[in-house]
Amino acid sequence: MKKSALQKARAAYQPKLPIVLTGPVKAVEGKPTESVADQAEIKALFPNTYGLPELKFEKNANPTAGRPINVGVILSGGQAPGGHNVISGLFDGIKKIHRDSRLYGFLMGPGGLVDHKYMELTAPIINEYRNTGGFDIIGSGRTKLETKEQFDKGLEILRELDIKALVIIGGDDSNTNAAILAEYYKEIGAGVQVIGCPKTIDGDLKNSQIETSFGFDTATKVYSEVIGNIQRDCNSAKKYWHFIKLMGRSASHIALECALQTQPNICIISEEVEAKNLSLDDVVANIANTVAARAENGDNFGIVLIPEGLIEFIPAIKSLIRELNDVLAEHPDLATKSADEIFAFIKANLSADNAATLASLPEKVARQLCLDRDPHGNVQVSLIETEKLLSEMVAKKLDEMAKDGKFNGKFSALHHFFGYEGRCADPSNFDADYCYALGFNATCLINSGVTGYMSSVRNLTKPSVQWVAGGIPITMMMNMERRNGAMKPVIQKALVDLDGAPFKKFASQRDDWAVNTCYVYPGPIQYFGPAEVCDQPSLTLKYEHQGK
Ligand code: FBP
Repeated sequence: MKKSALQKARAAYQPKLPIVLTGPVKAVEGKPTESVADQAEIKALFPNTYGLPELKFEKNANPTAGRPINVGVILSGGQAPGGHNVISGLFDGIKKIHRDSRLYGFLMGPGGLVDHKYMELTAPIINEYRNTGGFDIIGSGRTKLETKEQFDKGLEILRELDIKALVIIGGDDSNTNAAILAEYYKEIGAGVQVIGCPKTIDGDLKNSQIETSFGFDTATKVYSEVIGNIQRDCNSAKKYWHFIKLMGRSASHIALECALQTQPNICIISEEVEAKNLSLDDVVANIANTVAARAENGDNFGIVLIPEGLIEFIPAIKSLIRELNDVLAEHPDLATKSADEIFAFIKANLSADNAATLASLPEKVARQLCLDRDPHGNVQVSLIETEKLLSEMVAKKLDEMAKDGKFNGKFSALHHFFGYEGRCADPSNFDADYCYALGFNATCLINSGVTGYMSSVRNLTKPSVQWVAGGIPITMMMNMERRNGAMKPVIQKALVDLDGAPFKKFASQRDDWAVNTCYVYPGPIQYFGPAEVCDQPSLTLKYEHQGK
């Protein structure tokens, strides 16, 4: 395979491990844990893996000789920079336990386990992928692992390959399924440990134990580079308003981080829209007022950042989606009908308020809300063109304002969506180190004999050698939520905390950014050079840690 000069140089990068993981470790147990909410229900659903203690690794002065172990690995869900380094860390970790250990990758996501599609990951393969972006080493997929039949089918191949531990690299839904799988294998005495790793560019798999999910750092740096470039173009030509939608299915962490890095004129935070009970018209009016205020200064240009999940956080639309989910769950037979039939059925079966909200949306958006779902039942927000929806509505609003003498400028909009551009970027030094440590640490959890844990590496704003390694019981992160019409145990998603330091920092400066032009141009990720240029964590992490 032909390689670029950067690829060749980057292949030689040696990720920095936390100092504690550079030698033999022992797991030190903390106190037994409780789930974050709904303790009685979660305990009843996870009798074998509930209440386990947090684990922290410390140096072990008296290590025992390791035995060969076969481990399986799955990449689940959306790509995130650094997945290959989790797998390299895992590979190096099991080889350190014993050189005859083997690593098997299940192909194209959890479906590979069920369908028995796998490959052995050997040193030459792993070496091709060190420090590279993408999930192409084994591929990824969104098959939901949830039924006993799937678990049993998976166990057949795990037994055949003598795999004693399975590492699932995924977001909140995939790690929820990892916990359910761990519980089931423990209950039936399958002898297979299940360990999760926190992945998602969305940054919403985090809590008091997991400081960040991997991939967020690199993806937001890539988007911020491009936003900065657009800002400079915008400030040079001074004639366009750029409406930029940013990935992040639900939470607005990506938009917030990019705003902190680039200081755009407007950044919408979905969680704030919900908290203030804003309507779509309110959001539009706020943007139009800023456009008008800038026009008064002669600035007929600007930047609007829009989180991908916005539409789901507008209270009226949220209520509509909830009812849509229930209608779809109550009528599984709809799956066999045509799109037009489903749409007509839904429209006829909604409550009056929600039907009115559906009718107020452009037909294309209304259809997307009703019809396009991923295997977890999520609305596929990345398909909804909110950036165009908003700019069209802003243009209309400005026409009205112009008639009332409240806008006397020009408004010409361009649209962008940044998501897939950042998901497979070569991991930043932060993600390269973090991911390698997560994978290596997962082998320490396996070696400790535990199951139902998530690999945890903390203290992330310090140099990587000072990071703290351990394991967090996944049940600790769970609560009960309504999914597809029924209450289910799931890992609680971390939304933007409006009382948290990153949002407060943004809120304290945004009025200035709105009217004045205060753009920052972060430039591309740097892999080589001084630590202050190459090794900085995200601003979200930095402010969260400062706030502690
Ligand atoms: P994960 O939660 O699986 O990490 O995926 C996140 C994400 O990148 C979202 O930001 C986006 O909405 C979604 O995946 C897109 O999904 P797909 O890759 O299936 O188009």
